Amino acid sequence: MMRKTDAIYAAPLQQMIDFKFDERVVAVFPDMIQRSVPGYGMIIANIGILAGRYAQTGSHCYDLGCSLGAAPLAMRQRISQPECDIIAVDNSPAMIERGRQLLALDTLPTVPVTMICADLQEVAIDNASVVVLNFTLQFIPPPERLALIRRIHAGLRPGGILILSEKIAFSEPGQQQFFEELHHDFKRANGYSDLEISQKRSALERVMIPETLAVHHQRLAEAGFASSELWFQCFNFASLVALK
Ligand code: GEK
Repeated sequence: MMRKTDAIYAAPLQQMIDFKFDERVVAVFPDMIQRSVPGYGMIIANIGILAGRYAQTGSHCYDLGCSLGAAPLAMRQRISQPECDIIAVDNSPAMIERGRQLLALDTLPTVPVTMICADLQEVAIDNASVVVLNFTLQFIPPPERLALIRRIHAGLRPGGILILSEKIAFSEPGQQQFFEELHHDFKRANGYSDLEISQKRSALERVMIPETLAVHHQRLAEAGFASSELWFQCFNFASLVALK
């Protein structure tokens, strides 16, 4: 299948509008995320590996903020425990519509996947063994994040995991600048112009709010997780796994 190139911020914009996951973004999303998030492909593949190890017989696995369903597709290839299913949630109708089409093309259906168009804050989480928040918590207003993580913890079985991937911030300004510059170099190397990088940055400013790794570890502990480990980091992008 041809991958459509992201050129949404290529031309100068008169007025900056906050970033939205609409039809325009959906059409270029696989290209956009691969060229913008260092390690995205590796993270997706390893979400499959983690799910394969931690899924429990007769439990639900959740992907909250699933976009086109890349993580559920990786998870369903790796889960061999019987009677599991995957519930994938996104509140963008355009994402879910396209995600369902891609899911139907998955020729080796193993674990059933249900894609739901809903606010992840309103979806019940119960009898869960694996919950994924892959670059989604960063779009939830910070004051609401602890309640969400607590609810996920409450819905997980003992021995279950939360996989949490985020763009991260640094408390030390020199470190912040170091990683930000490397991330911009990564985007430039992937063909984005300086104008695209700066316009996208402005569009995301008010809707995507990164936090430090220390804040994430602290919140996971406060929500009741027994441990949280950093299993991946490239520049200012990281993924943690928290164990109940
Ligand atoms: C991937 N996980 O490809 N409820 C449901 N969905 C939401 C909400 C919400 N309240 N807020 C944002 N979203 C994916 C990538 S993208 C990350 C995740 C990025 C959804 C939003 O519609 C979008 O699809 C997704 O979260 C964030 O592994 O583009 O930087």
